[in-house]
Amino acid sequence: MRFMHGHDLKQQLKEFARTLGFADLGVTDTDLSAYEADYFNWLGRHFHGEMDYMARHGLKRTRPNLLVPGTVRIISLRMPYYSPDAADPVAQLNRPEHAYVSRYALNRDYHKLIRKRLKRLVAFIEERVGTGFNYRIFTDSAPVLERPIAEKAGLGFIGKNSLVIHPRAGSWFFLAEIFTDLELPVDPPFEKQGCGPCTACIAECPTGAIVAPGVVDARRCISYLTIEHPGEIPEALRPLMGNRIYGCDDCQLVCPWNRFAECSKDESWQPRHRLDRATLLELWMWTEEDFLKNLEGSPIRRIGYERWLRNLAVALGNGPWSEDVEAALRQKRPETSEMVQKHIDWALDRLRERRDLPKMGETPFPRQVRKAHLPRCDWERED
Ligand code: B12
Ligand code: SF4
Repeated sequence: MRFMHGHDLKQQLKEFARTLGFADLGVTDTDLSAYEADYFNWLGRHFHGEMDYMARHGLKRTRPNLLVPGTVRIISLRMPYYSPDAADPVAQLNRPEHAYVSRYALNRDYHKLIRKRLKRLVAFIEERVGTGFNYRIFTDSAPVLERPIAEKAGLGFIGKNSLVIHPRAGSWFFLAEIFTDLELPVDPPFEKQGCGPCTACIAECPTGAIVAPGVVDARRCISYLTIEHPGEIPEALRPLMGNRIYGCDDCQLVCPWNRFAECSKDESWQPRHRLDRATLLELWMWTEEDFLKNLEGSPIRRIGYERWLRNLAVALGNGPWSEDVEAALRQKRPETSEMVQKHIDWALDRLRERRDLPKMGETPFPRQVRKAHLPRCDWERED
């Protein structure tokens, strides 16, 4: 380090990162060998489904030096996104005629926003040590094993739901990294696995996607089915998805550590277009133009209008029958793709069953969230 002691730089960086909305920062080396076998076992069991990009990069994900030659340190950061201004997620989940959008997607696309802020962090380093170092910045954008890196950098432990959790900050945060050849001092890894005997996420996952502690079969995960999965959603899983139309948060909602989660007042995460409280019908009525306009800059836009309609059709099929819902499904059907039409037909069949058998209508909705641990947001923490 040319002009500064590494510890001082790291401390200053931490403080500056906070002003940019990052709650914490840790530094680790590039040795991820302890995680390599688990990663390839996961791929070997085809848990990645159709996310071909997960299998495409050989050893680059587990060996950061193959991705960015010369890297000796990885700066790992976390940025909280749970907005205290959003409507109660559990109430929304438990209302079958309403739509549930995962908390991270209620507003801006975090990829762009975080990249911009990472660039400011790099500029901050350059001001202090000059431009003679190499770096690459990442957030969910490349073959990077973000959770193991965060655990090694001391930002939290990998929980049974496979997410990084910090006992004083929960799991409602994004992860991001700066790979660099600057030899910053490393932080101790987070070694304690803090779940103890708790298995709430495994028990409460609506589709049984957490097949072993820390291991998610993406093919069953509602997040994958609504966001990543390109085609028809397997019929057996549709009834279990309830009203979740984009992503899923159940394994975070039921995690006791999330009582202590950090919240964010950053307006980038404040809900817009009523995405935290909309009804399914209201969103179903959006035209493709509305979809593109209303979701400008939102991560949801990436799934495109076809998957959006597919997801809404499934959720409408899981909700209560009403003349309006049936008419709306029928009205849009002719202008949709064959794939969406199959989901509309499935939904209409289910709704009709419910209409004709009123007894079934009383208990149509799948599993409700039984015991959630919502962030208090006013919790005082010491650093
Ligand atoms: C692919 C992917 C998905 C897939 C697969 C999920 C999965 N669990 O792997 C799908 C689409 C399902 C998904 C869903 C979600 N995702 Co995602 N996803 C990713 C992505 C791109 C890669 C993850 C990966 O490498 N998976 C492969 C597995 C094998 O790797 P891993 O889970 O990291 O595995 C390590 C550990 O689990 C451990 N391990 C293995 N076995 C065992 C056993 C035990 C006992 C233990 C403790 C550990 C352990 O070793 C593994 C490494 O070898 C990352 C970004 C990135 N580049 O890392 C975001 C990321 C993991 N996702 C994220 C988020 C927010 C979500 C959702 C909450 C979004 C939502 N609301 O819908 C859900 C949560 C679902 C869940 N419980 O995982 C965040 C997580 C932040 C955090 N606090 O941890 C990330 C880091 C994106 C980001 N930059 O912020 N996601
Ligand atoms: S995000 Fe939902 S479906 Fe996926 S593992 Fe968590 S609880 Fe299960």
